Amino acid sequence: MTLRIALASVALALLAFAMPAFAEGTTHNHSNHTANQELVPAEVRALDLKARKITLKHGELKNLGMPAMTMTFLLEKQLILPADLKAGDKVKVRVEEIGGALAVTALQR
Ligand SMILES: [Cu+2]
Repeated sequence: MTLRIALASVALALLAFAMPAFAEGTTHNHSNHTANQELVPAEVRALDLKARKITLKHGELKNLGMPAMTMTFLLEKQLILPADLKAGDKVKVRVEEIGGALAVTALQR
């Protein structure tokens, strides 16, 4: 009898854990679905428009398996930047590997 109540409690506790986990899993699946458009927070550290290069302090780039860090990227050929973009600006970016190089393919401020 006591064991049965204990088992029931464990089952309820597991259910309580499982429910939020399931909800979270659903959200995560949704973000996976839209991963191609996902923008990552970043801060502009340097901008070289002649060389089409940008140095960013970027958040985790999940699509590249890269943790947060500061590094320089190419600016993708088609990418149009805000005219007055400058060092210190907070932006959101999408970085992709194009022809073996890492390039910013989307940037919003
Ligand atoms: Cu990086």
